[in-house]
Amino acid sequence: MKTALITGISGQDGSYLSELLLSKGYEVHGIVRRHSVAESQASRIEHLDVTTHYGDLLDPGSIERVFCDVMPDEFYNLAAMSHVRVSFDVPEFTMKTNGLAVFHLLEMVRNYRPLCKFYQASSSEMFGNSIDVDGYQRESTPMHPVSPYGIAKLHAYNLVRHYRKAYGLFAANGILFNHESPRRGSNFVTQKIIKTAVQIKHGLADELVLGNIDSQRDWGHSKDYVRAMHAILNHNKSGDFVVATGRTQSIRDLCSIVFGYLNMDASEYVKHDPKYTRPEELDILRGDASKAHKTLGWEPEYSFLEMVDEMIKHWEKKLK
Ligand code: NAP
Ligand code: F7E
Repeated sequence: MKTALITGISGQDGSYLSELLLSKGYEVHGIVRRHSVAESQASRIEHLDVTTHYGDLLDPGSIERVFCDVMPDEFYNLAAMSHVRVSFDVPEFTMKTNGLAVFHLLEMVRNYRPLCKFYQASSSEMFGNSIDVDGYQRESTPMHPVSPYGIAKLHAYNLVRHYRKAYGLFAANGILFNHESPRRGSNFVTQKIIKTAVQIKHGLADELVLGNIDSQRDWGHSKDYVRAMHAILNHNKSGDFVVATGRTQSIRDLCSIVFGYLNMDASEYVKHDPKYTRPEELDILRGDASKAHKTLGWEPEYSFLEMVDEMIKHWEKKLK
């Protein structure tokens, strides 16, 4: 039986990854932070047979104790301050959590268990507004991030590549494009639009207030993307992989689709507030996952509309 340790196990991806690893017979351990509302602590994972340990990426000793106790075969670093807009408000916290902390994790692997495979949750946000002439971002596309979040993730990405080359660690970067699900935090744009549209439909809200609706994103489903994380760590060679659908839509398009699904007209309800815009915006993301297709045999199973349908049904049920 393999043992996996997951930081960020209480998050969207941590919960789906735990389900996947348990279904494959892994013993799964995860690191959680203490929440003042105890019910929030493990709301996404309370149905799962996983072992949780208190720790915080900003307290390297806490992670080291858990790591040495668990001695995992696979170590997935999913913990992060994951909200791009908020990273402009708490840039130093973001740099420490998403960047510097990864250095401590890699040192831990190198010092205590160099054969442990390490997965880093890297992000398409690292590309910033850099895009190849054919309109896609891929592993070779230059990275020029436009947010504290993206800058910190790029720091971690480079650390992973360095530890792989310098010390021969099996350290891999999944460069994941946006991925969503019913478990997505409700302040990310897909979940915010879907939740509010369902509330409007049922008379529980009057309007949907958004920032920049002209940016475009390549949205996949978290369940598909955690399969890619596992495939990346179980390939015979460590590397860096773009994980994306290759299709892109604007936030404006998403509003039309969601409101249309609920037989409403988005233009009647969508309002603008600059407080939801960012000091610097990433305009378009569209990933070329050819390397993951060819090398890992990874393919997404959910279509965009199937994902939207699942998320709308989730909120219909919840709000009832
Ligand atoms: P998420 O739902 O926000 O989960 C983030 C997790 O990190 C939560 O469990 C959170 O714990 C934990 N965490 C935050 N700061 C921590 C700290 N200092 N110490 C320990 N744990 C900490 O994010 P997600 O969507 O699952 O994303 C997983 C990872 O993939 C993140 O690293 C994210 O940046 C990256 N990523 C996500 C996407 C995407 O579209 N979802 C795309 C590319 C990359 P609490 O519950 O206590 O806050
Ligand atoms: O924004 C625009 C916003 O916050 C998407 C994270 O998982 O994916 C995610 O980052 C777009 C942006 O995701 C609102 O300006 C308009 O252009 O859902 P989001 P994100 O910033 O792309 C990457 C790959 C990650 O790695 C991150 O961890 O939507 N937008 N109005 C809005 N966004 C939000 N959140 N709220 C609005 O009201």
